[in-house]
Amino acid sequence: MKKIVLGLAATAVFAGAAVSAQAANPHVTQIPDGVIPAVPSAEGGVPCDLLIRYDDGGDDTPGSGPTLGYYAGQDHQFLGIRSTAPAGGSFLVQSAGWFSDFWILPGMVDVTVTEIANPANSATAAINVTDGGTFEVVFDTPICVPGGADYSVMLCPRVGVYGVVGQDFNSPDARSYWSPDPCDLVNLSTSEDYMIWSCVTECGPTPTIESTWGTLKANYR
Ligand SMILES: [Ca+2]
Repeated sequence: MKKIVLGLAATAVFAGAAVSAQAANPHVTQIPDGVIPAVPSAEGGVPCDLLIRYDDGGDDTPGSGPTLGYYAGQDHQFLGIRSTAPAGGSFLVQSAGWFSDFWILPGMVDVTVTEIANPANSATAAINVTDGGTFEVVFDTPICVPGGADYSVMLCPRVGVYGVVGQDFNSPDARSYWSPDPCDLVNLSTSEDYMIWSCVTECGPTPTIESTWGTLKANYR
């Protein structure tokens, strides 16, 4: 297994050089030999009153995907989406998730949601990722955003952590972004939707169950 990872890292160095010459496309990673891609799961295990996602739930590229995380030395790429809360009222971003068909280097991924017009309104939850699959987090202190407001959902692997995110090429919504740095909405992808999502519920008086959300995390294949 270690040999596979090292061989892939060498490949990534050359791919990274090609990308920097073009600077117009996200870095992409191919699945290591012998690894079987994960299949997206239909049902989540975290609170989800209203699912907001722009992909169709299927990965159109099993075995390759836009790189997420640290793929060669200090070369890294982060992925995220721009989501819009429903109109009217205000909405709590209660959970967020994504699908990876395969993962290269295990470790912690920070998932950050931020109201774009008010960046101080932000929340982060971390999850340990060791393999491909569907991953979801809930937030200890979830943010409340105005109805109709845009907020980002960013996946920010910590140093040395590396995988991919699923891609959907049907009817792209121009909401998926990649960034060499920082972990923010930088470069818009117009050809695909990344398989990244979030769930919202109406903001209201603090419910008693909210105190238990911080400990709830889930990952499943
Ligand atoms: Ca893929």
